[in-house]
Amino acid sequence: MFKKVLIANRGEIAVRVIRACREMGIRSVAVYSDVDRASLHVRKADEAYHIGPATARESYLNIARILEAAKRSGAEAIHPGYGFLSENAGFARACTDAGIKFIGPTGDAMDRMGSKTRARQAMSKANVPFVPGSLRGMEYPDTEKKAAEIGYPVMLKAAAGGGGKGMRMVRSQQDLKSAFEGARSEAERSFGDGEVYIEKYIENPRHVEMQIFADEHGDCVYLGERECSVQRRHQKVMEESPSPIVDEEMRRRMGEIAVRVSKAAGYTNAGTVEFIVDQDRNFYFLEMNTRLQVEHPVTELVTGLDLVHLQMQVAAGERLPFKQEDVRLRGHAIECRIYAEDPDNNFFPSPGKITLLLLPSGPGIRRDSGMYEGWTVPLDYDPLLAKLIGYGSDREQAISRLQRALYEYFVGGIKTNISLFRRILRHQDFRTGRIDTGFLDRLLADKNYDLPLDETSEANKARVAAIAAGLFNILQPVNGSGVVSTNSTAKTNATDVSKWKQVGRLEATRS
Ligand code: MV4
Repeated sequence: MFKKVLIANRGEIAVRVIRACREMGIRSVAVYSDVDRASLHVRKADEAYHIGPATARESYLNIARILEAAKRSGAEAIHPGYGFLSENAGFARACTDAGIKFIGPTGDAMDRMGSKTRARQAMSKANVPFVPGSLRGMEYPDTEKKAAEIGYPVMLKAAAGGGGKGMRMVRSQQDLKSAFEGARSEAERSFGDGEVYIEKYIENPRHVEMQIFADEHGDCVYLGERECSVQRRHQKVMEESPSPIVDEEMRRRMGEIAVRVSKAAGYTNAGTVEFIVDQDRNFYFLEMNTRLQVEHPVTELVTGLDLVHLQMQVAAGERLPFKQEDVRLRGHAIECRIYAEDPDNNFFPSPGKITLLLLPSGPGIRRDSGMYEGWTVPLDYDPLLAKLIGYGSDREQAISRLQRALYEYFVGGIKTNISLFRRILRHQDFRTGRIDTGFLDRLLADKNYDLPLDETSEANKARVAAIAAGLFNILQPVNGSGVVSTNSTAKTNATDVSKWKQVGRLEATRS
């Protein structure tokens, strides 16, 4: 096993990997930019190296500086986390060329999955179901014919795309030409590659992905699915495992297909195969993510596996320590992504100093976090602060534990989206598992879309204030007025106690 590993990342995922290193007796090396000198990952690692200014391009994306830190520290391997250089084939190769093990797939495997059209050709060969449409990039005149053949509505997508960039939905032929040109120029601008292909449009889809793990000896297993349909602008907000719509039979089919995808790509280490699921529960391959994902903890909680430990073992050349038939899913886990953003102001980023931090814990709660009280959230990076995960023997218990923990959570000094999760979790459609990729937009668009008991709506703020005033009147002992504590055994000064409570209540209403 490696003796020393460098983590080419920051925030909660760097802390997550450092924890695995500590448990495995591996020394951990952090890297940091100017604005991350005091960040949690720097404090928790065994060593830390400064790699440049705040701008990611000059620090966390700076291959030369990261390799230099690896060499200086004597690290034998690099864990890239997610984002930044994690899916950069050039970086994976540069590590290999420098004699440092990249903890992830090879650069070649990343390239095979990087182009959507190339991936579709490979999937066609491997007998993997994908969304009906073209296997190759299209020129405009052929696109008209192809669209008529597959039937409207259709979707135009950038071959180099992801995250919805260069994507256009088209309802009829009269809109096709301008949509095609729009998709092409957006793809050209965003990726320097204007290749566009066409697919049948799937209405109200769900996003379900399968975790796979492949070792370097040809074995690959699937570790269950994650439902990621609660999202906003192609940014996932909540994920859970298992998916409310996947049963054992569907899981086996999807898992076996995901293993076929992995084998077709010559894939090694942790990977995720994304599927789009239609209203009749047909599923189609969408793309493969060649990294450990943000939402990996929900899979860890239902499988009992530690995916980062496994990544280290597989990267060190060990065989997967179990077989497919040993994998058992138990219980249910749901993750909330806690962002430094204001849900009442169009999710505007909210960097700044964390002045007070009250942390949830207790039964069935896991918290992966990169923040601490007194730390200043920089505005230079993705605003993900932490992940709060609730788990239990079934979905209902996971929800009630998570909801309880969300009410325990308090982050002072900055705005977070914690209150949004409290709303989502009490929504009837969420509770019954009726979530598609439009769920969150519908909840946000319609003030009356969820149950009326909502402390964020204006009407209820007034109601809550009225109730608070009433309670205040009853509970507040007034000197000499005859109103006294109802607790006759109380030895403490009732006025003092209520002052503490007042402060506490004030804090609690400032979510
Ligand atoms: C689609 C689709 C409907 N039909 N493709 C969005 C991001 C990209 N990875 C694929 N996406 C979609 N592709 C066809 N043929 C709907 C989406 C989509 C979506 C997919 C997964 C998760 C969230 C989504 C939100 C909106 C649209």
